[in-house]
Amino acid sequence: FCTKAGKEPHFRESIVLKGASYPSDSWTNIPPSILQKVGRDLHNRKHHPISLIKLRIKNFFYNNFLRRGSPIFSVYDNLSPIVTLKQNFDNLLVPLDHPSRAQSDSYYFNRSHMLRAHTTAHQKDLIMSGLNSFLIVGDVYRRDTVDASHYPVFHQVDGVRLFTQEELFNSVRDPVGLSLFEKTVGERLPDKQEDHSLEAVKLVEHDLKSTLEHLAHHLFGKESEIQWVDAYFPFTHPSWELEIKYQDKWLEVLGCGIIEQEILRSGGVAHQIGWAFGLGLERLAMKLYNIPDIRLFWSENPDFLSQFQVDDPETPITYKVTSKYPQCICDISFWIPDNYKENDFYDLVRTVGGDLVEKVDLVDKFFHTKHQRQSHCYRVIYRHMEKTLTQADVNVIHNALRQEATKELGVELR
Ligand code: FA5
Ligand code: MG
Repeated sequence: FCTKAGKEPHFRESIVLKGASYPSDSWTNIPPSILQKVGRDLHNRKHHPISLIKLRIKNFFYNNFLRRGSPIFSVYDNLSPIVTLKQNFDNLLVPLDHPSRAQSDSYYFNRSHMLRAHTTAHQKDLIMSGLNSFLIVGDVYRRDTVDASHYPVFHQVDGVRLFTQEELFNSVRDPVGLSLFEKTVGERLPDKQEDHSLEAVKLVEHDLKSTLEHLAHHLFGKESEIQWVDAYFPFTHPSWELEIKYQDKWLEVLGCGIIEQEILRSGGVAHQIGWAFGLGLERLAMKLYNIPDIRLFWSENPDFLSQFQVDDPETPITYKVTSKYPQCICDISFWIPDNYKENDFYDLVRTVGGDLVEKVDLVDKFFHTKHQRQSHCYRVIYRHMEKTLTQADVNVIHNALRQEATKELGVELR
């Protein structure tokens, strides 16, 4: 990234990345710590847990979906994470007032370009290029809370499968009279869109759910407990989430549904119907390999990486924690300004503290009625993954955080 002399990185004139320059404007909010992650491509790095689990998913689709001996799914794992707002939102019918569009939730180069917040950003382009069945794998970026299962950069796999009338009904004994669409457009119901026929939707739903249940059993074994939960996405209806039992709790691992027909219509395939899903690779890998903390995926420590040196991705691996060093806990309290967003603070903690920060919790909120001001107290847990941090080390970082919070966010320390 480039900085104009004497200016804070925050106010840099433009961001230069992958050979292109993105002029800054009032939307720019990508810190250098995030830009440094672009191009790390953990999903394409040999012997990394994220690429191993990607290969297992890819193999599942290659081996189980064949037409005349060839796989029907093609895989795109090299698309640039720099996308337009149109790709990330408009193409997927995300309304203008949807929370994911807020500056506090996504990373923007400027008002036209951003780091993709989901791999679904490429769905419509690939459909328009004529593909029927495909997977998209890539790094995605979100401003979010800080803890063991959330990180501002993670990896997703999206899947899409479209069916023609013949393909969908070819397993039905007597398909005469069955159609993908209603003869007269009806109303949207909880279990179907206005133009779809109920029989088509039920078959697509069955194909989607059984595909993903098989995938979950392929990854975690037949005994693993799973459950379906109703969900909402602007680009599918109906929609569901799949949860997997992990350490006695239900963990959401993917979202999916029947693609909004409006996307297929404007994408040039009005005569087809289809399903789509998007899953998080870190969450699956944490469960599969028993990895306790999402920061470990970014580690260059040989104690971590050496445990994944297998050529066959189906090799069972259970990560062994080599050592766990003690935590240092520091609190910070301040009066917040009017336009304050919690995610701004979480992002700042990652920028200043990097991977030394394990967790940030909002532990106390307090409203001063006389001064009409709101105060927040956060508890920041610091822990190095490879050595013991001293209180003196932590004080340096925590003091820097106090200063930056004042300067960047306009808070008043208490
Ligand atoms: C989506 O991103 C949708 N694009 C998924 C989708 C695609 C739905 C196609 C329908 C059709 P969601 O925000 O729930 O949905 O994220 C999908 C998955 O990514 C989650 O289930 C979870 O496994 C993972 N995930 C989400 N946020 C994080 C995070 N901060 N850190 C790690 N994994 C995350
Ligand atoms: Mg979700």
